[in-house]
Amino acid sequence: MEHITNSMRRRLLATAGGAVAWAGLGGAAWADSQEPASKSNPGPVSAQKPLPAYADWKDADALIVHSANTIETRRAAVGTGGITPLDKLFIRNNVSPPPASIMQDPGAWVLEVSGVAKPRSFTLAELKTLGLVSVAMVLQCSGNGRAYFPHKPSGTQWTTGAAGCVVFTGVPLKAVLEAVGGAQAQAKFITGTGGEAIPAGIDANTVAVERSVPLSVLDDALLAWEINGEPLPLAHGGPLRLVVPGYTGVNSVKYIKKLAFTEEMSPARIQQSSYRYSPVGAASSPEHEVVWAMPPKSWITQPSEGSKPIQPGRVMVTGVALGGTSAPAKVEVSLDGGKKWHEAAFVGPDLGKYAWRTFALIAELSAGEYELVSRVTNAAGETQPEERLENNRGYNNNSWRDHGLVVQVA
Ligand SMILES: Nc1nc2c(c(=O)[nH]1)N[C@H]1C(S)=C(S)[C@@H](COP(=O)(O)O)O[C@H]1N2
Ligand SMILES: [Mo]
Repeated sequence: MEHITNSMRRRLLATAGGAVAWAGLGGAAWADSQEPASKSNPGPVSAQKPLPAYADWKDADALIVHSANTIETRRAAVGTGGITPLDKLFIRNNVSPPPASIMQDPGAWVLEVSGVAKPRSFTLAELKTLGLVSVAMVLQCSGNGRAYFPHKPSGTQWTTGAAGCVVFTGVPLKAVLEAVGGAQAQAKFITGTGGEAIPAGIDANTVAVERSVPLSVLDDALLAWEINGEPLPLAHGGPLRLVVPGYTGVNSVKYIKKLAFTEEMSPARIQQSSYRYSPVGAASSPEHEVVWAMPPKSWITQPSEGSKPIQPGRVMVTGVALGGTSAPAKVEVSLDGGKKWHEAAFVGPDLGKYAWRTFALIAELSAGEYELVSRVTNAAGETQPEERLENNRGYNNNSWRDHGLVVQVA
């Protein structure tokens, strides 16, 4: 514990240049220890890369643009209302998104359904007549929190912001399956294929975004055309997207063009070797466990990056907590790096087990340094652990210590 605290302190010192300005403003020093590596430090908003054209409607001030296809929400930009506004929601594309022209006539988008009694295609207009459901859920990239792994996994150095809580609306997958007479008897997986064009001469399996999830997700999965009450934009998988609540983002295939009920998992690289938990230093391969369900996780959003210098007195500590595949049931906050815990209050409505909930704790802080951390326990009794599950590519980091913040009150 001590060495991590010390390393957090070092990071704090490393950002002291930025904190001095604050110290000059009435004696309050402030720093944000969320950035373990300089390559993950977002730096000032003004200095960052511009938003790509397909996402130019987003709120640049709320985002960290890692690349045109990897954009995360700043920790302090997460509000306390529970739902993430679309202009602040992260974006992740494994390959460049399809052209904007696929959004010209959304109702004409075609989904091919196979591995069922009566294979057929549906237009989106037809799917809209089969059923209607909404789910509030956390959409989170498998690599969110990767920047906190000490072995520096390759991949985007996401900190806290490759996640958001949104409301998807569409047709229950079950209703689509009923319309085609049910799945073939051997079906064990639901396999979705993204609508990105595969460049000529390239083996489709190396680039296709084609993911398989267990048939057991059928009760909750949907095909969505709306997000937060708006037509699903291209950036988030419009015109049509597979949505698998409780599972990491990669399992919710955007611009879905094929839905298959399959006996085997997809042969695509994204299924067979990427998104697997392999030991640090070992390349992943089919024998390693697939990244599917999300574990419980929480983190503090305020006070943090961009917040005002902290004066002694009452401080509102807020954050978000997700339960994974079962509801968040309890959140605790510690102001001293996990020595003493205080139960925080949930804020706002309960939007179901797949949504995150905002939490808040009023802290009375005198001058000093505080290590703010939070941990959630879900309805199944699983508590967010202190330690991350080490794995080579840095998936599903839910360590409460890694997501902590050191703040100065003065
Ligand atoms: N077709 C397609 N679907 C995709 C991807 C992609 O590159 N292509 N990326 C996946 C990954 S890794 C994540 S984290 C989520 C991100 O969803 P968002 O961009 O709407 O936030 O989409 C998933 N679905
Ligand atoms: Mo992802």
